[in-house]
Amino acid sequence: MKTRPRTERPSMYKVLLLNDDFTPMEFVIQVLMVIFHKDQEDATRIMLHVHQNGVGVCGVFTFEVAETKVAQVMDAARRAQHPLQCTMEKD
Ligand code: TYC
Repeated sequence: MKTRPRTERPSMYKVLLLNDDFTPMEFVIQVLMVIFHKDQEDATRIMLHVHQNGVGVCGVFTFEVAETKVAQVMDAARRAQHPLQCTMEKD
């Protein structure tokens, strides 16, 4: 019996930043530039979106990459003692 070759696409996950009242805008911009490789303009746009809407998408990744990004953001926030929260959800 012949089987049709199929390329499985992995499930993708959105990484979300959540707004809070304390994390400095500049810290969020740095996180977006260093961890998500956004340029200054894009990072500022995403940060302001989160600030105004409560939540925003930083990027869409495979499960393991998304998990790593969330861990990197949470680690940077903890080290800097900011309450910034980052989560992921299936796209
Ligand atoms: N709301 C924060 C402030 O006014 C800025 C901020 C933006 C915090 C995005 C978190 O994910 C965030 N300093």
